[in-house]
Order: sequence, then structure tokens, then C-alpha cells
Amino acid sequence: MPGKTSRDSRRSRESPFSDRARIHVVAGRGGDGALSFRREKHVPRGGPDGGDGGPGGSVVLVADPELRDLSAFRTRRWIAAGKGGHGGGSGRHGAAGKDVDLRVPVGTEVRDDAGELAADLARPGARVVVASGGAAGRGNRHFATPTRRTPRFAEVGMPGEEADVELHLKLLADAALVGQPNAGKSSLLRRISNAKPKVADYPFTTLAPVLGTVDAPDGRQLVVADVPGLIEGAAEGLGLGHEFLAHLERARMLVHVIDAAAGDPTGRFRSVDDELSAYGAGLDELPQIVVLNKIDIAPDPMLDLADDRILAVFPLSCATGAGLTEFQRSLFALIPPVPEPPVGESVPDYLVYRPKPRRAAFRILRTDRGFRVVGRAPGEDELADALRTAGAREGDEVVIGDEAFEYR
Ligand SMILES: Nc1nc2c(ncn2[C@@H]2O[C@H](COP(=O)(O)OP(=O)(O)OP(=O)(O)O)[C@@H](O)[C@H]2O)c(=O)[nH]1
Ligand SMILES: [Mg+2]
Repeated sequence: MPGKTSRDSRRSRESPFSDRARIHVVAGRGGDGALSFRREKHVPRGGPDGGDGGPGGSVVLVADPELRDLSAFRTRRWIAAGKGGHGGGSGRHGAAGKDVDLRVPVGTEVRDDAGELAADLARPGARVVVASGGAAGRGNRHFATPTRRTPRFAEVGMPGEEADVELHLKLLADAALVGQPNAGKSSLLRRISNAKPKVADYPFTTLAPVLGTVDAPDGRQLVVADVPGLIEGAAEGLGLGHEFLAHLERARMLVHVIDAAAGDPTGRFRSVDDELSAYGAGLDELPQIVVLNKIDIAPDPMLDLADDRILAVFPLSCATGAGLTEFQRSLFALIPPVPEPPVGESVPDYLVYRPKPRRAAFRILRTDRGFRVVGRAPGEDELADALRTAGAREGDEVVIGDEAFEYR
């Protein structure tokens, strides 16, 4: 059926698993404070009544357990939050700019331009501000004093933060299935969990990690990841495994699945284990359960290994179900406990990530003739940015301290 084929291929092209994204985030500019004076009958010029602007909206990442990967950002790379509204006369405030909440899968790491880890959305509901909205400008009514009754200036809203941000998803699984292609990893996940990954008798059937939930009779649950097969050289980029080795970093335990019917289980174990060591990041230190699969074909597989990391070895068959109950029970018994955060320390749910730390607390005032810069002296670029967003035009006067110059 040609129709079916084309639909299937289109679907797989549209939604491949995506564990990296690069986005540009721009927070909203704060609204300007108003420069206004009360107008009443018979009063030629009343007091200042310019209201404040609204703060600019922020761009926020939110960890959502419903999301599987970062593919939403394939088509959405430039993300801007709302501008704050300007203040008005009669003390009217500008509206706050709208925040943009970007949903990302749990386990998303945020890296800055330099590739440094800036935040880790490791828990459902965790929030990270990746670009803070600009501060609102205050209206002129804030600047009236007994000696300055008619302040002829108001603050201008500040630009929002802007940054290039790299997102990198590392799946959070309790245990991860590793092994050579065709060993029966996906068959095992189908048997023990609610996930239904594709199973076929050719290598590299599984092209992207799949998570499944395994239930215990006492109500406990474990999340188990099926990761694409590893071949020799995977750590250097051969096969598919390399890209996905990062997903093993956060597993508490590995379930090493070996096709016992293919011969030399010990050699197969070593071959995959060498790739884990070559990758580094502690993968070769994780505790392992070894599964010798396909005992319906090879009934008495031998594994000749003495290794402290190996907690148990289970001969079983995903085809007949032999040994599966025992394996599943032991999975719960052997999984290392979730590391508790040190006493007195809690993992923050709300992190604020500042792409560019705000150096100077300076503000820009709009005056009758142009702009006045107050507070700590800003850097040249920062000032140029702030003046541009404030709407400065050629020829406007800009006053900093005792000096005045023309904006160009
Ligand atoms: N006879 C027998 N065949 C099995 C058993 N377990 C899995 N198979 C078969 O082995 C083949 C590979 O199984 P998969 O579960 O797709 O293997 P995989 O490790 O996920 O493979 P990749 O996704 O390519 O890495 C399929 O044809 C399965 O039907 C078993 O216990 N006995
Ligand atoms: Mg598979």
C-alpha cells in the first residue's frame, strides 16, 4: 500500500527523538514610566501624575513529565516574552509583559554560550528563568520632592535579558537496558513494563531511547530505559549508541542484556563494557544486573566473570517468559536507593539562571530634551542597548553626570 508507506515515513521524519536544542530567548522590555501632570479646571499645572510602566515578561523553562523530548524546539528557536505596557497619566500603571513558559521534558539541562551547566530541570515542575524581563520605568510622580515639585522626567523601561541557550535532555531512569543490537532489550522492556518498543530480528531496531514503567505488586514503580544497541567503537561514534550513552549517566543501575544464543556471553559482556569505560562519565562504575537472554535456544549459558559491579546474573527468555518473574522481583530488590540530598540541603525547585549578570544598577530617565543616565555608570554596549530600546534618535541629548552628548 503506497499510501501507508508514505504516511509512515512522513511521521518518522517529523518526530524523531530529539535530545538537544539550541534556542534564542529574549525577555520583554519594561514599559516606560509616564511624564505627566494633573490637569484640572482652573489649575494651570497640577502635580506630577505619571504612572509606572509594567515589568517586561520573562522566558521560563518548566519541567513537564508529559513531554518526551525536545522536538518542539526544532521549529521554535527564537522565543520572545511580552513587553511591559507604558505608564499613563492620572497614575495609570502599564500592564506587566506576558511571561513565556516553555515546557521541557524532565531531565533537561541548560547550558550557556560557553557550554557551562547553568541549570538542571531534574524534577517535575522545576522552573528556571532563562531570560528575565526588563525592569519597568517609574513615572514622574515618584520624583516629586518638596524642592522639585514638577519633575520633568520619568524613567524609561529597561531591556529584557537575551541569551543563546543550549538544552540537553538526559533521561531520568532508575535502570537502563544496555547491550549489543538484537540482544533482546526491547523484548525485555515489553515483557516487564507498559512500554511497547518495536522488536525485530535485525540490529538497530531501536533508534531512540524508550522509557517504560515497571510495577511491583506492592505498588512501587521503576522507570526503565531501553537504549539503542551498543557496538564496538560506540564511544567513538560508531553505530547509534554513542549519541545515547549520555542517557545512561543518570541511571542508578544498568541491566546488561546479552544474547546467550549468539555464543561467547563473556566476550559480549566485555565488548559492551569496554564501550562504557571508553565513554567515561562513571558509566563503568554503575552497578549492573546481567541478563542472559534467549535460554529457550541456549539453555545453559556460562558467564565467566568476577566483577564487583555485577549484583546478579539472570538466565531468562523473553520468548517463553522463563525466569522473568524472578528477574522482575530482583530488579526492585537490587536497585540502589535514590540518593537522599544531604541533610539541611534541599534541591531548589526554582532556579534563576542569569545569562548576563547585570553589572550596573543604572537607569535611564526621559527628559524634555532627551535622556539622562543615573546610577552606576553602565558599559558602553549596555548603554547603547538601553538607549536604543528606550527609543533614542539621532540628535537626542544624553546627559551622564555633568557631561552631555548627542546620541548617534
Ligand atoms: N528465541 C528468542 N528470541 C528472542 C528472545 N528475546 C528476543 N528475541 C528476538 O531477538 C530479536 C531482537 O530482539 P529485540 O528485542 O528487538 O532486540 P534489541 O536488543 O532491542 O535490539 P536493538 O533494538 O536492535 O538494539 C527479535 O527477533 C526478538 O524476537 C528470546 O528470549 N528468545
Ligand atoms: Mg531494541
